[in-house]
Amino acid sequence: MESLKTIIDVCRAFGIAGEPADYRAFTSGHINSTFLVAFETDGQTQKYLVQKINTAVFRDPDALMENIVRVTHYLRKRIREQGGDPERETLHFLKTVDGGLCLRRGETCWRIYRFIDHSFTYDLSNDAGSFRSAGERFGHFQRLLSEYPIESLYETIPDFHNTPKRVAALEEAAEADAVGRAHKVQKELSFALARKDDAEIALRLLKEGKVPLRVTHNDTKLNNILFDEETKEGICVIDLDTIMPGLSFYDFGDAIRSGASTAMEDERDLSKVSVSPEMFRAYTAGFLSACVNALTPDEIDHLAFSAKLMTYECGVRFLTDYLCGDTYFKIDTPDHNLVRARNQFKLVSEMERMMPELEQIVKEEAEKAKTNKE
Ligand code: ADP
Ligand code: GN1
Ligand code: MG
Repeated sequence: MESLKTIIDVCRAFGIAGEPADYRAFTSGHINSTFLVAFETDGQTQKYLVQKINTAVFRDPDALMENIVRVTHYLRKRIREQGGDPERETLHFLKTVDGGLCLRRGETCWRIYRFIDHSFTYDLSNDAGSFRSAGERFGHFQRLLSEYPIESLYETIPDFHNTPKRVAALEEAAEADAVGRAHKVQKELSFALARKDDAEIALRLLKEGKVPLRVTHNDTKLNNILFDEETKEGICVIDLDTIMPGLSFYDFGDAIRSGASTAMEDERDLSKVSVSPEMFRAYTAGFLSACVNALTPDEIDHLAFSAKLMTYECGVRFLTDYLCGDTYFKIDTPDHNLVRARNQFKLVSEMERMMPELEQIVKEEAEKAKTNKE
């Protein structure tokens, strides 16, 4: 872990003065390294979120930061127009004293944003009210960006949600068997390959013109939204690294994958892993209340399926990383990626079993949301 001295040094390069008063690391994200640092000046405390960008994942941090700075600037303006509080409802990045959007130190690259205080994230929750408000927030986020110039967005990770390519990468990793683990995962591999046809569905709908390309967040997992400590409502969508052209399925599906599961993403006891119909309904209701009229009938009809698709894709990615020797996601134990893959595939099985029920919930909530809008 980075030393406090390194972090303070980074803060100074962003023009932050004062005496360091508090420091801690956030461990929930799988990609970047994130720290909270507080500084005191004249008895006043100011908190900052310092982040080391994972440059193995994000190859062009300057383009990445351009994206985020432009999008947050645009969001601030829209939030202000709608009478919201841009300081709490979107991220605010600091510039370095030289006017840079991030700080290069050798191979590493740092950025700092204002810490949104009196907020928290969930890694797992069964609070349906909060989850409903997260759905509203993400639906609102999609609507706020509906007229953002899509062509101006740099693709921070090409083919990020191209599920067929993710499956092809899994097959290649199994074939190459770089670290000799393929023999341990034959069951998981069969599970993944048996569902290859499903992987094609979302992109086929796009090709057929049945669903549109939108500006999407692409990483809507539960701990990528901040909740207000007091009201427990979703306030700010964070982790904007993967804002790119995408499908509404990606944002709806990933939120369900992470937030409607009855267990953590790395729960080993698979008997605990299922989908909560209450949480599924809560998010669906919130999301659709914010954006039902903007969605096409094919988008609505495939929302429940998209939850399965994103869960499947995530399992495929964890399994691929396990086969490649854990080069992408942060891990705590040598089998962490395998545990995560098994967990996601169990969730896929549960979603398959419950699909008629989940589809019915989407139908009911879409009707309700449409009626309320009339
Ligand atoms: P990663 O890309 O590694 O997932 P995130 O950008 O999601 O990193 O940040 C990791 C965690 O840090 C979040 O889950 C959240 O708890 C916290 N966090 C991030 N940004 C802020 C912020 N501006 N204010 C308060 N907490 C934040
Ligand atoms: C990563 O960065 P984080 O932890 O919010 C990953 C997502 C995965 C998720 C699985 C850029 O999200 O795509 O769905 O882990 N982000 C990136 O937990 O790859
Ligand atoms: Mg995150």
